[in-house]
Amino acid sequence: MRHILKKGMHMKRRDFLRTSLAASALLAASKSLAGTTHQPIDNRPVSDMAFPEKKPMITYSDRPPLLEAPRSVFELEFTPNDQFFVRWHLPEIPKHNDLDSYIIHINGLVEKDTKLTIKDLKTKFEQVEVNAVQQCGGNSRSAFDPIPGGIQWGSGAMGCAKWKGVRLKDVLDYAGLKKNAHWIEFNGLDKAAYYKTPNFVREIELTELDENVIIAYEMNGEDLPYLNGFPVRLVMPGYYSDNWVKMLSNITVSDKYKSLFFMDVAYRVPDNKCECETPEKHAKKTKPITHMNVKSVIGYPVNGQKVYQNSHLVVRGVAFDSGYGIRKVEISLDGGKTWEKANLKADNGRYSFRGYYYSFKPTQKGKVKIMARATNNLGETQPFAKDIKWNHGGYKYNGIDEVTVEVI
Ligand SMILES: Nc1nc2c(c(=O)[nH]1)N[C@H]1C(S)=C(S)[C@@H](COP(=O)(O)O)O[C@H]1N2
Ligand SMILES: [Mo]
Repeated sequence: MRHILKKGMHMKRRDFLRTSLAASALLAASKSLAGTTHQPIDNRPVSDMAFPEKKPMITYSDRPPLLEAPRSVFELEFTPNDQFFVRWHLPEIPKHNDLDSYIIHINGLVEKDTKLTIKDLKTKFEQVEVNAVQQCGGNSRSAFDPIPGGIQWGSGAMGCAKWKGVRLKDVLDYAGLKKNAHWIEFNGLDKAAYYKTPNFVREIELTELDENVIIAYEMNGEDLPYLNGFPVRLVMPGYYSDNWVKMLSNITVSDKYKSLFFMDVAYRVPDNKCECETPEKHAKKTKPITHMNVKSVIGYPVNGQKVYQNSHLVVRGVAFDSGYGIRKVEISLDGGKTWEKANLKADNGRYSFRGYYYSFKPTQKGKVKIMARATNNLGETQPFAKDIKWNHGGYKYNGIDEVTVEVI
């Protein structure tokens, strides 16, 4: 049974199972193998209406735009710009950005207060490219049980692109960091509608900054789509995308951490080993979500797809982590009892999606569940959905993915 968490609701399904007798716990284990595990909600239709630069997407809101990619885009290792997911927190997004007059302002603890145009970026600095996965920390949130508040994403709040731009490091060096520089704050042009709503501003520590962090003006060989932050955004490979500030307009260097809603409250998980808590008792200490855990998503086939008996079925999908790289992806056709290795496609870089495929012939008619599990080079792997640890923000879900097809 699925339910949205309400205040005062005391027992969630897993707690109930945990406290029941050993016999029913055993039953629960076999049940979850047979297919009652929680999975991200996957059967929502794409909208009939599309934003001009996007194909029809799973649409949660049009103001601010909240658009999810359908599962089928994860057949590909690079996500097309017109199907790349969209997430904004605030509804007042400029209706027009002029490429010639657009300015990024760098100030605070720098030698010279600096204003850069897009042309400055493209001519004064070395141009670099990085293939990187961009994933919202709340991706697959709808798989948690009970469902936490927030956008009920399926697995499509992620994508992978070839990003081109300049190193943030080079831009900061150009402005000249002062000795006590420690925190860098990023702001974009979007604004809240209500004056008391906090602005979407993010901060990172100078120590988190390496040469892969870029200010990007190109995505998959084109200008950034407007909805993905035209003309420039921050790209922080390996990190969840809450730091990837879009329509980047201000970079402010400081010696102190500034208390901000989108740093102190949102995009955080419990600061304990399991990064977990219960609906009844939230963790007191929390930490930012930062690096992505290992995950994979099946792009083909999709749930409910009909396939012919004895036909040649090629399962395809993508796997990724925070940059250690994918060691293997395995497929199970018996509910997770036995696993077989899928073939990995070309390595497009440590921060990129790693494509995989696995062929088999479904010999019996009826429903077949296909499960996929990725393991990274550290040996970290995806847990069964039933073993996923809960947090009230619904962040960092990485349960083993599954689709069920019908063999006819
Ligand atoms: N200016 C601005 N940048 C932002 C956000 C935002 O609300 N405003 N949201 C962040 C979050 S939480 C996510 S998941 C990504 C989404 O990027 P996308 O819309 O290109 O997919 O942008 C990040 N950058
Ligand atoms: Mo996000």
